[in-house]
Amino acid sequence: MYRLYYFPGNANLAPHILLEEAGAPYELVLVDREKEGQKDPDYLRLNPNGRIPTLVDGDLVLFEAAAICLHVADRHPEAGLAPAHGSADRAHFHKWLIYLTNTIQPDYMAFRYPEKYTADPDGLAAVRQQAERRLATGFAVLEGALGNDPYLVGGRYSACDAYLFMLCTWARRLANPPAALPALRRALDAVAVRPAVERAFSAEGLDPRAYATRP
Ligand SMILES: N[C@@H](CCC(=O)N[C@@H](CS)C(=O)NCC(=O)O)C(=O)O
Repeated sequence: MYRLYYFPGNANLAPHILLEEAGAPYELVLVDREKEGQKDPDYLRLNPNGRIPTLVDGDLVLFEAAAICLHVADRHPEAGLAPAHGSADRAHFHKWLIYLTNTIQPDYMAFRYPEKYTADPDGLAAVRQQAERRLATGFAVLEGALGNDPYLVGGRYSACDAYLFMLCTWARRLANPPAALPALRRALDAVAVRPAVERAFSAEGLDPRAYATRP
């Protein structure tokens, strides 16, 4: 039985979707961010970064959402959440998952929490603006990569699509949200209707189609 430490709508969303896709037995453990639960000493013993999510799988404790996604995909090969190891598709799968977690996600963090990126109160707007520009560039790259295909890798759904979906649910406040781009919108629409996605969002009290509207 896995344990996924989560807070509704946080970086646990992609791992949560994948646990549902895999039909794996798991338990959700709420880390109450409103009470700074992610800085609680008991939680810090699992995740010294004080960030969400964390996955516990027996003796294995994992932080970093993308690492958790890879672990779930590898533990449940029958769910087809990642291409075969050593294949060209697997290489592209790694490329996109790392792009999402290493390029798009930090830019989004700078947009959402500019105070963590400058100590200058007068610099906050500039940090947000630059982050928004970088996000627009990043989403344009993803838009081009998708083309007419709703999935990022090898013409079939994978953990990358769940990760992209999670990031796009955070992007509603952007001036140019990814859902406004046609290929990304097609991709989001394809993922939103997956029963596993509906179940994960419903368990977190969220609407999987929220990306389609402005906050
Ligand atoms: N790179 C980490 C980032 C995790 C992260 O920043 N989580 C946010 C929620 S989406 C968080 O816990 N923020 C609380 C904090 O920084 O105190 C991952 O992907 O797991």
